[in-house]
Amino acid sequence: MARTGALPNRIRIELGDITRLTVDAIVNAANASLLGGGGVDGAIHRAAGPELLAECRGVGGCPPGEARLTRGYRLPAGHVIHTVGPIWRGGDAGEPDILARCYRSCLAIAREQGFQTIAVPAIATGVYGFPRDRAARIAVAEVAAYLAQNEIPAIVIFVCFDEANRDAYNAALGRGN
Ligand code: AR6
Repeated sequence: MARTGALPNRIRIELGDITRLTVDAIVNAANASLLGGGGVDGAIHRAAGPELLAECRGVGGCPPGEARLTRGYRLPAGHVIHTVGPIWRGGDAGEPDILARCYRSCLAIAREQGFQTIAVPAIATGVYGFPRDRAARIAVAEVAAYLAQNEIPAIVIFVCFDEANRDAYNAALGRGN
């Protein structure tokens, strides 16, 4: 087996609510204020409790494409890696590059922290309007490239809130449904 382990076993797709997962860290698709919002961000803050917002206030925001780490508080996950995706403006405003950087930024934090397993939602594909299939291809390409070069994180779970998203990840991974 290769030093980094077999890639197919290291990338998983799960349907469900990311706030329920017991992993080292879940990724939050936040906005630049890091002060909460709707979608997965709202769900994470609700599940984590007010201590998460208090820690986020001290972080001072996050530019698109970057990521910041907090604790997970009442979540089963130990930590939250907050990243800020691009707002879709038609695709010619650097959105794909920003989205790719989101994944690299989250993976770099996971590696620094020694997180074995992280769970990641479909960043920017909800309120921010990034086309789902294209976003899934970027997510898979960035994660596969990172895992091929790094032993940590060992496992990345793409968490899909609906079946359309799961189909997009399966297609991007070349897996049948
Ligand atoms: N678990 C997993 N995935 C979820 C969950 C959940 N509990 N809830 C939603 N999703 P979005 P964005 C999926 O809108 O597009 C917020 O207001 C959802 O179906 O949460 O990056 C922030 O504060 C979609 O596939 O994030 C920002 O202002 C994916 O998560 C803005 O929205 C991302 O959708 C960020 O927009």
